[in-house]
Amino acid sequence: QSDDFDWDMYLKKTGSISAPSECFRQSKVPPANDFKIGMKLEAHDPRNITSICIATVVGISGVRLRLRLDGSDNSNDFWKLVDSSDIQPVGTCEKEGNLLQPPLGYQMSVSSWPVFVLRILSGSELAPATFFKKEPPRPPVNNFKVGMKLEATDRKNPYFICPATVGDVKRDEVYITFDGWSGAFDYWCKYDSREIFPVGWCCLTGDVLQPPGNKVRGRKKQIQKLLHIPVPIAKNIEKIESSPSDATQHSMQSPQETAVILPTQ
Ligand code: MLY
Repeated sequence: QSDDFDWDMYLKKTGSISAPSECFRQSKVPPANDFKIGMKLEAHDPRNITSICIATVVGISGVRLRLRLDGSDNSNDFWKLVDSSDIQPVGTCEKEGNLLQPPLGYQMSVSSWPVFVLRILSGSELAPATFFKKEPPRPPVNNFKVGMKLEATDRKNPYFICPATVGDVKRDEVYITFDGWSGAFDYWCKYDSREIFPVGWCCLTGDVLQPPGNKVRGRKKQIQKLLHIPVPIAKNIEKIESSPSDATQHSMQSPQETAVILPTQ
């Protein structure tokens, strides 16, 4: 919870600095989130971005919306900021002379789509145009530097926003590393990605900031190193085993053969 995590203390403790807010494509004053659960809108299908589909707000967190495409299943929900250019009021597509598309994985026959759209839109609450905010401008250059701290969306678990560090910078890309996690969640993104936020973002928006993980980089190596010291193990075994040949066998046991169960990610 953001209440439990103190950025000021953490920055001091780690001797690090936060990435300045000018580095991010986020508005300095986060927009209001007026959306309500159940409201309909138009959204780009994240799995087929050229299609614009009907989506329903199924969750709200900070200035983000959890969206589900109508006609799709509930296992492909995605998150969008209220000032994302990927969402728009119902009717925008038609106004611009485009057709609403069925989502990837539409479970019924395509010929049923127009009737389906009419049915889902009639009687449902459409999100008013004023709820959609203008996407902030892209910062002119990539100003991120290695070591800067930020808040970043976990792409594998996109409802999580977590403390992170810039691990590398290349041209217009930034390598996001998650503090306290072994690296399995790290990713490259464009410097103007909407998935990364300045330190303090969750506190401002009321979103939940996950605390850093408790897995230290290289912990697996440390454990392996420990296992390379068979002496105390052998001594203990000698104490309890009556047969000295057994003890010798144990002390000879190679560390590679010892199963170590590390916490899963
Ligand atoms: N594997 C964990 C979630 C880990 C989340 C890591 N993020 C926060 C960097 C799980 O599925 O519970």
